[in-house]
Amino acid sequence: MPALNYQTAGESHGPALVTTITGLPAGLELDIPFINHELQRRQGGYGRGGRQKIETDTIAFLCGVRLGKTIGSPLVFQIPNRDSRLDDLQKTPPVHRPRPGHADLAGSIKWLTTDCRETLERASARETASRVGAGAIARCLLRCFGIEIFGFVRQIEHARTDVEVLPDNWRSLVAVRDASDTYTLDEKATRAQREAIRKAKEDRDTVGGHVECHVFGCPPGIGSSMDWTTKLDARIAAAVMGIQAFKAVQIGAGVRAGETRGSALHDPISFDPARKSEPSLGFTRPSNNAGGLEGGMTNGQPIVVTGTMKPISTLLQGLPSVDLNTKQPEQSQYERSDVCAVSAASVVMENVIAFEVARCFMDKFGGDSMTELKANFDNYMNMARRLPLR
Ligand code: EPS
Repeated sequence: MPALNYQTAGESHGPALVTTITGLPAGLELDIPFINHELQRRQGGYGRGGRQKIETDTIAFLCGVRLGKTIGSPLVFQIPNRDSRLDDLQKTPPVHRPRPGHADLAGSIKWLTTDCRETLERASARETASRVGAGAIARCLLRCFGIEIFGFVRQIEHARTDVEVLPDNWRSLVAVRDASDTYTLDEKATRAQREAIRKAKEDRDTVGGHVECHVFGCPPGIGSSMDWTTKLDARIAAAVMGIQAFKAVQIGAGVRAGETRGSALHDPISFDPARKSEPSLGFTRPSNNAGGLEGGMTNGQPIVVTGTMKPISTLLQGLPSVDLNTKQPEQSQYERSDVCAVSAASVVMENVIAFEVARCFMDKFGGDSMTELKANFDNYMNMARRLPLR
């Protein structure tokens, strides 16, 4: 079990979402405006439903923090649910007609009931607010070492941006993404994505899409090839797949790797002494089909991850289903929902990836305090730059 860990708890309409993080070093300064900004970004994006007008997600620390810094004990934070009504049977009535694509059917059988209510409350993507909070805290740590993350919407249904994201242009793209209400990278794609969502809403339907995330500034050697549970690519894939409604994860070239010859796929290695002070230690690659990960370890190039979110399974028009009590055919039940949450999912993906990078970072460099962690990091970087060691 890695030293840095987190656990989230909370139902969609319970009183609050509660998260516990263990293994953070003491002395980490928490950028609370940044964390709350990430929580707010997760609440946004064109196509969200009525719930987000009710909630104003902000982080409240319950333990593990003193004067804005971690103290090394388990850190617990909560995000209150304003729309808390789990014990009100009028407002959260039983659900007997499961939605195809949702956890409803499998979950109600798993817990031996014909009421899907508790399953949908447990399975809700409301919980992703917790994961954004935990990931944003992890980013406060990673930023101390020059590691930064940029996520955005690549495509919604068929509406796609082809803007390329590179180490030298991503900072300027942050403002472009933040000006787009679908969190994409150009105005034409924003308009097309809005139109896809608007049309789906008009048709009482939903749409999904692809989100992309780039991690810049990782030195080689984070993660491990020793065991599958410590491979950073495996951890990232599990974290991304664990986001509600995700159906695929790709790293670098992803599925295209299976259709390309080795000579065309693998990124040639060269060395530029002038770039020795960079996180890559001077090793350069003309392409990044590996997506920054080889053998489960960072290789000094940006980590590139694509995730695919299916259309939300709550459709205003309903879908063919059965009543679990009568087993008779019925349309699935409608619950207030979003038409598209791909933009929000891009924020979730950024932050769950951040946590996994931070987890492997702590596994490699360790330390009880930020002072110790920084010394360990500097020592490794110095030795790696001086290779071959004599
Ligand atoms: C969700 C259904 C909707 C979403 C919710 C996830 O909630 P409600 O039923 O309260 O309208 O808005 O997402 C959030 C609340 C959130 O904060 O992301 C579901 O069924 O998963």
